[in-house]
Amino acid sequence: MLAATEFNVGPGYIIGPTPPESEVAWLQDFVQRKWRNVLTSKYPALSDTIAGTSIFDYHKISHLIDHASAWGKDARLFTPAEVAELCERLTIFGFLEATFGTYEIADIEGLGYPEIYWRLVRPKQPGDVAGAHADAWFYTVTNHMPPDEQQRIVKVWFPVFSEPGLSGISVAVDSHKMNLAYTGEMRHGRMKPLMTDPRAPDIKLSPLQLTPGQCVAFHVDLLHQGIGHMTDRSRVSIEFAIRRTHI
Ligand SMILES: O=C(O)CCC(=O)C(=O)O
Ligand SMILES: [Fe+2]
Repeated sequence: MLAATEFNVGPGYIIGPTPPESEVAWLQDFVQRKWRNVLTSKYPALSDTIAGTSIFDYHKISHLIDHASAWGKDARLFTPAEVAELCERLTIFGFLEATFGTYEIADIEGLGYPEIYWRLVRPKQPGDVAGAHADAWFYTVTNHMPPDEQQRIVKVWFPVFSEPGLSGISVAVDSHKMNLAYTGEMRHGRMKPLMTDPRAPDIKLSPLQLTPGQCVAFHVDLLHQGIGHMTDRSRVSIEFAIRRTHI
């Protein structure tokens, strides 16, 4: 097990194993079905188009959809039953326990159950990815989480459909040790963080070469950013945070 102190002195993230192919196939089908169900319920007139489109081709039909309003966080959250199914099927959770000891999946927004959600990023749409940030900034300005509780949290991200190194996530190695400056501002009706650190232009963000189902677990103070990719496939990924029992 990796003690919190060891995690703090390391690069700020750890990459999980590649899951078996059968698990990846199940995961991709599970998320694609969820995407189809949510989108069809919002756009019943498009049901045939949606049924005939792969999730990674979403950008080819997204002109028919009001993307921003269709894909608020509510639409991207898994239900308690879906969370239970993910926990049962994915080997990621065993890797996390072996690495971080016992934990619970955090309920950051106070939903009353473990919070796991997914994200859909179209190619050639830089607005689909957020600016570089550390999740601790959100926990502080958006969620008002006390600092001692933040120390127990580790963020977990993994691709479901992505092209390794071309789409996905990039991280600034060791940036969790930099005490980066940020402020809070109102965006989309909620307080959100914004990096103000003068060192920002010199900080290198390196794309991670993760394959579908392979996770990165990262420090809450690590600077990272979704890749605004230029390929021809929409990217789909899953995120959640764990709260460690022992640190
Ligand atoms: O997937 C993305 O584009 C951003 C992910 C992120 O910021 C996170 O998982 O904390
Ligand atoms: Fe983040």
